[in-house]
Amino acid sequence: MSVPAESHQRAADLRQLLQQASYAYYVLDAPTLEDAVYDRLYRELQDLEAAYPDLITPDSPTQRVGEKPASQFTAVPHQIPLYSLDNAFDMAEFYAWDDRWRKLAPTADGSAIAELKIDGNALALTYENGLLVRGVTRGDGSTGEDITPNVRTIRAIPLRLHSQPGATLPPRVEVRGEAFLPLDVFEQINQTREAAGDAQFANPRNAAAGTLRQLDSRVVAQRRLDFFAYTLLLPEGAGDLTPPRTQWESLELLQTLGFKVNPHRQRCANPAAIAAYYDHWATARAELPYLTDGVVVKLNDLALQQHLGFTQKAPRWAIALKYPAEEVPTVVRDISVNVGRTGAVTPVAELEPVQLAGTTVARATLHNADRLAALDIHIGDTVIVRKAGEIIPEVVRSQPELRPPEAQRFQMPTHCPECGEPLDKPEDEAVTRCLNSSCPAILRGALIHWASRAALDIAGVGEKWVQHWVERGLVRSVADLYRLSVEDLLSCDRMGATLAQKLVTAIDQSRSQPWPRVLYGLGIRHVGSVNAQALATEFYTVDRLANASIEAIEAVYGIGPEIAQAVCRWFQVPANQRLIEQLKQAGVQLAADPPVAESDTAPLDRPFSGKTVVITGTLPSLKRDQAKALIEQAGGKVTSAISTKTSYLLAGEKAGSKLTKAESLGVPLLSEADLLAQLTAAGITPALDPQP
Ligand code: 3BD
Repeated sequence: MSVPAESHQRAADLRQLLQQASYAYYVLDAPTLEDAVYDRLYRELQDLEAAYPDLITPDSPTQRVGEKPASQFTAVPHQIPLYSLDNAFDMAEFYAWDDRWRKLAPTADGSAIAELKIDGNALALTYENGLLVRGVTRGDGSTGEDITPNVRTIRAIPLRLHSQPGATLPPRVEVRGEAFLPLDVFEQINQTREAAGDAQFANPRNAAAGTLRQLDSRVVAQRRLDFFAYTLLLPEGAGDLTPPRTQWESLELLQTLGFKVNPHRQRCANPAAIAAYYDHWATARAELPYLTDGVVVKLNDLALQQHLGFTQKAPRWAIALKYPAEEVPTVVRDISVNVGRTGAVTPVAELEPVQLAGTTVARATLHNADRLAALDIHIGDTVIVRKAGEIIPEVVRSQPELRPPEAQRFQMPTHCPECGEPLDKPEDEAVTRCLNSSCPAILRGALIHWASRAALDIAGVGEKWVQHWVERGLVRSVADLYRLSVEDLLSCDRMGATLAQKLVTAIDQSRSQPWPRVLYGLGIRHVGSVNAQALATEFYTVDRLANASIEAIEAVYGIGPEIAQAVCRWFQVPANQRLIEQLKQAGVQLAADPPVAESDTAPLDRPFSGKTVVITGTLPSLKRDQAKALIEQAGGKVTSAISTKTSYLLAGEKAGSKLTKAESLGVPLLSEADLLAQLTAAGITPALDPQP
């Protein structure tokens, strides 16, 4: 359908108006349009685009939110790695860094830029010819996950770089920065989750990370992530832009290109100025609407940066000057014990609630009996709490001078508070454990882990319902989840038909989660998502893994003896073997496709793509179904009847009438050796292990 010229023009005008208004609102924090006016113009553009889909451009304001959720994200290598930052935990460590670089560049001027260190998640954004084409998480710095649809929802990130009319933008621009959740948005998300019975996020950084990894970008769009840019890379030249010579000019250029850059950056001529900046923000940061965990100091001169270069992990020209983890006093109201999914029994301090690093803290771990004894904490004591790794609140020390006379010592229980079985504490270990595998606490932990985001990712299956189902005996193992019916769920208090249906559907859909997630979900000790991925790739069915020797498991890259032993042991436990059988019956994915060489993942590159092969006779080493599997793995199709459409006849000993027919039709012959040679050339190695 041809688009009327006036609609074309109107759409262009609307895009520009909306884009400018959005920039004014989200980046400049200076709204120019009333919400209602914005909404009306937005809907007008939507209607125009619906009538004439040709009008849709990739940078249209309507294209920030996708429609279909992704099934998973793909890992992509960073063309330019994202480095780490070395940390300095006090000014002495900062001066040591200052001395180090000055020895390498004694005559350099050494002015630096101080930036607030935003406590968020680093992202790498790629723009090609001005258009945002990719947004990738930092990952391990070399490889991240492509989360482009989610990145597009962040209003502070331009879909198209701003430029002077007529000026050519660089062919490729990479921008790095920090995505974060403002504190008020974070609070709101946690309130919603609490109301829904979902586990709350421990802090804004985790919430931002969880949001960025949401498969449904419509959910991400509602979460209002924000973004500050701090690095500009021009790997293919600067186009018509003047290339920046300093970090300061880089930041200004980022701003010109349409990014939000933190306004609190400052030029510092010497270490004293940096110390003053650091001290100022130590207190002033409490008033900011987002969390910062330190100051990043970067030498300003880009030539000096280049001269100093990088160590293995981090630039020599930058340092993160961290603020100490926040510590606050509070009172221990009680001490309880928590039984985790591994059976570990942890003493937990029940606290007078306090605000700490962005969240309200009412419980803090006391780790184990030894630690509890060493800290000498009584119920009623005043204690100091902080966040370990800024996530899990822990008690740092008590203040015995404030101990009230009625304070009480706490004894670790001898029996499991959940199932009553005797607890086990080996002399040489700090951890007390419940060894009863059907202990309800262990079961609850296993279920919550199974449903967690990195595992089977079953929305809605959280603490509240799991507790209920286990208590009621509705669920006695992870596999039981797959037997829950809507009626079963409706027998629970405060469960409505809509929610029950939603939960059953979510559980049902988790059957298609891939094998590595399932393996992680089993909760085998030491098998986190990275190890699970490595193991699942090597052992692409659960039976292969269950029957593997310790040596074979240890041979997997990244897997050490301790992990291998834990895996072997797990599969030897009869209850676990039963669980695997039940999960198989439930239709959970306990296998992946057999491995395909990386060079062959693109279908068109595979040597047998589009080819049809007929097999006849006895092959020297391959069984017929092995040959078939290999050809299919190489992209080909195996059929039984020979015709002019057949690409090859794979012929072995005693090939009969098919051979004659192939010759008469002019179908080329292929020997097993030819087949194997082609496969090897394509990187497909036949696994010729003897199969019973
Ligand atoms: C910020 C590295 C360099 C370009 C390497 C100097 C470590 C997270 O506000 N500059 C900032 C911030 C982070 C940065 C750099 N400037 N690196 C910076 C940063 N203003 N947060 N980071 N990162 C980003 C990291 N992230 C996760 C795990 C390990 N390291």
